[in-house]
Amino acid sequence: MPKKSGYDASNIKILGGLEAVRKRPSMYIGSTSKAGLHHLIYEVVDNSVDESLAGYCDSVEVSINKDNSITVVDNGRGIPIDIHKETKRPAAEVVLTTLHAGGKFGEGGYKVSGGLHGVGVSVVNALSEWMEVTVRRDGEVYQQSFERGNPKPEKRTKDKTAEEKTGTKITYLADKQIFDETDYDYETVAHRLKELAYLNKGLKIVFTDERSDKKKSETYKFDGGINEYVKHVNEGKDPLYKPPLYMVYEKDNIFVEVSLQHCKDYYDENMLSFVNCIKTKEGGTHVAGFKTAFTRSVNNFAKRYGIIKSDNETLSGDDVREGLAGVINVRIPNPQFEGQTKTKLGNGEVKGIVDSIVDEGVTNYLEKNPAVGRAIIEKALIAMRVRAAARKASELERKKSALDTATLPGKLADCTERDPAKCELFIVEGDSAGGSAKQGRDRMFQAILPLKGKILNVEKSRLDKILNNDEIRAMITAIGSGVITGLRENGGGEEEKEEGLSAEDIAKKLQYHKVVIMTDADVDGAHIRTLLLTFFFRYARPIVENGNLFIAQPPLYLLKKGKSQKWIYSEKELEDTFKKGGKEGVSIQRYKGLGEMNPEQLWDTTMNPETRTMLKVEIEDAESADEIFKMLMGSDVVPRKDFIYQYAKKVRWLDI
Ligand code: 0RA
Repeated sequence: MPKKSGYDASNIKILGGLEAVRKRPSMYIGSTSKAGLHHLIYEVVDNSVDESLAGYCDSVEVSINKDNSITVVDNGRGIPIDIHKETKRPAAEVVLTTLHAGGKFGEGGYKVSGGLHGVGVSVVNALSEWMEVTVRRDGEVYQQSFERGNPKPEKRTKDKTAEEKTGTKITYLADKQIFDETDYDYETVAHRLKELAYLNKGLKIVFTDERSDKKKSETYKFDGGINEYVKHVNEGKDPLYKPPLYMVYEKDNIFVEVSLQHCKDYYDENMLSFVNCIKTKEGGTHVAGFKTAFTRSVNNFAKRYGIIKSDNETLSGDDVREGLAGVINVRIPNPQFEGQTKTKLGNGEVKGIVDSIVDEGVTNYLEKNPAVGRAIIEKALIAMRVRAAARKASELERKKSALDTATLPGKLADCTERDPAKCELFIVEGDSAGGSAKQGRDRMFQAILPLKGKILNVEKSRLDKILNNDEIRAMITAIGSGVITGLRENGGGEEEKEEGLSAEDIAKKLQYHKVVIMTDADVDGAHIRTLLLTFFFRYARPIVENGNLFIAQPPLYLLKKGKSQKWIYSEKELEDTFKKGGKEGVSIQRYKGLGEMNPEQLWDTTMNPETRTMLKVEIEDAESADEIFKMLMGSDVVPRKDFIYQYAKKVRWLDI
């Protein structure tokens, strides 16, 4: 029996496979969470950036509107609006309703994302409650709207100004039926748009947020391109030379540009790499080519100028890149993305190309600026000597055998289990908490390392000082020095591994697969936790990236009523508990320090794997994390003050 339904023609007729997109959106945009929502914006903007790369567009405006819809306007050629032969429909309608139709009209060249996202604006259309497009080209203004991908009749108006003033305007509202969340995060979108502006020299991107009463608008336009990006990364630091060392190459549809700048008072390495405007977090052939060539050219210069004499004294890649910030920006026609997160460039041919560009660029630059060359090498030599001295000075290699326990830090209460995969190391603040933890733990698989008060702020110290610090030495020795990145050896000009440790390397070298930071639930505890996180982020990042670092969650309160008791882990839980059960006859005890709990309590609440909650530390975005650590822990006071003023109002101080 035919049933009446809410369907009308517009619901049924979805052209060109867009229903598949609505059925399995994550296949096309990765997820339907916030990341997927932001992805829609990037998808539309990428098309405008493609127009800019093709040389037809120099301005893109992106707005989050009051009703949470998104508008992207560009002054490119405009999506073609002539009648498409096969479908007898306007080309713009075909582009917006057919999967991957965009490419049929475009000619050659590189597409912004080519491969990773780059699914096309039709996907955005399919996942929008509604979309409106306005195209100005060929002396016409073309307008059309869509509902969940279904086109409505188009309107055309003759307009002389649309012969010269061309472009595309797309407005859409992400579909609440599809997305779990429809609230855009200003900072995330702003960061991506700014990044695109750096990577596309001279392109103006205006970002406006109309949602709040206080309208926000920012304009990004960088005539210096990635040189300005590097300057931005190095803001607040003391550069070894100015302007950054820049090189560029374009031939046979391959574009490569690299910008580099060392800083005197900085000891980490901060290289960012992109392929077709996608950040290649996992590196790849372009990064490998860069590293090999850079190490080789610097070493050659050092030998030619007699700064390094003996043949067996060679600066390693880590040495020459200490304190180096840089951006590698590559565009190629058919990028192959590999790796776990598909952010590693696989194209083999790119390695040699980047290698020869960097070799030539750096060699020429150093010839012309020998004083800079000397300064870079001096810095690298110090790095090399510090690394060598540090290796010798501290007996860092620890083998987990009974014989070797002599080299373990005295304060470490090790566990019995020898298989690191089953072992946990609790890094505990203070001796009294350490005492409770030692008594409360399961000594079979839980080791305790008590630290004396606050560890050194590694953000402001250099490696030799860091390694002379007893608390840090104890941590490195206990964890296993092989995972400490600042100490890894890298053979000079030889082929270098272009990425950090693999998961297997880490598994082999790490002595405890769970490293747990356990500090008091007060301000000092939070400070110590931050100092420890800074250390791990700067010097043991592989274990953070590999998911081996955790934060223990000790309770804040113990509630007692008659014979029953309940541990409370957050202010919200306290509120909820009172709301539900009332406060009548309840005694509250605030637990400020781990040391206030007796060993059994500490086991029950915080250490027992059956009942505890732990937070796993993850790095969402290494670049933003780098900026935050620099700001919170570095020597520049002004940005930290600004941060505190901005966020202090929003913070609910847990300490009462
Ligand atoms: C298909 C073909 C051409 C351009 C575009 C699509 C295009 C799409 C978008 C989306 C936002 N802005 C856009 N601008 C252009 C090539 C046009 C030609 O050959 O004239």
